Amino acid sequence: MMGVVNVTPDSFSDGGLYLDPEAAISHGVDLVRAGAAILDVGGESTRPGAEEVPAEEELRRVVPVVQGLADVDAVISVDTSKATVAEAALDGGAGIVNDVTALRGDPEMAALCADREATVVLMHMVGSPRTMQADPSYEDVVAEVKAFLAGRLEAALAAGVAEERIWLDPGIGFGKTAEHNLELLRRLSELAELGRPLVIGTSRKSFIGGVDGSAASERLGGTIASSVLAAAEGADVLRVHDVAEVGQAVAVATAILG
Ligand code: HH2
Repeated sequence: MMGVVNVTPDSFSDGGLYLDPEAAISHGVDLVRAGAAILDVGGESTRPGAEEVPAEEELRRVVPVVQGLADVDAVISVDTSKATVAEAALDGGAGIVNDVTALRGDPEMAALCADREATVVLMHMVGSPRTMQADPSYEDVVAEVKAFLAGRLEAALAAGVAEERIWLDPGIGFGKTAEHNLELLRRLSELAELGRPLVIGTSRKSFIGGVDGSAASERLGGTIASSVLAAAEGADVLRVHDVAEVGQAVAVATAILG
């Protein structure tokens, strides 16, 4: 379980709740108590249409929270596409760089991750958060996302990131229609063929609202259903806001399925 700690005013489901560093740190501690093995700390919303945050502001939001969580019993991940932010977070004790641009956003990022021996999450996204939902279209979304991730895996290896430190993520909600997201989740086992751990983030996302019309605050049931099925199809890391609830659902599903 990767628990989400959004230190932002504008995240789509929890924007503003943890902008104060003390509130974010205490939320992170709660998520670890609830069962998170990883905390993903982010200072920039990537919701559709989000504006970029300048590096100084992202540093101001993220670094005190990473430092404040350095002693918790979880690995800290930093959700950023900026090398300066990733570097400061690694200095503060983070071990994972979760880059939604898959090392394409900042030319310094790949070398930094290689040098610092960070684990890297490479995620699929079309365009940028500002543009990604304009008109997503694919011939075969699973084949195209798989080819993209295979290419980014090669690029990370070429930059010197060790294979065992590379995780992959199809980027649920990043440049996809609701049907594309459902198709990816239905055929996750094809992405598992890439041979690297899969990170899946369905938490509270709009494809759930696409099924039943629910608002972001009403998507716990859909988050649980999609997370349990993703785990059954080969997801290794579930990036969620509701760690206790999803963790219990996965534990029970695992106990039944064996
Ligand atoms: N989703 C979000 C942000 N970062 N990283 C990975 N690897 N995979 C994801 O699916 C993913 C991610 C969006 O969720 P959230 O952080 O709740 O919202 P916001 O971007 O508005 O802060």
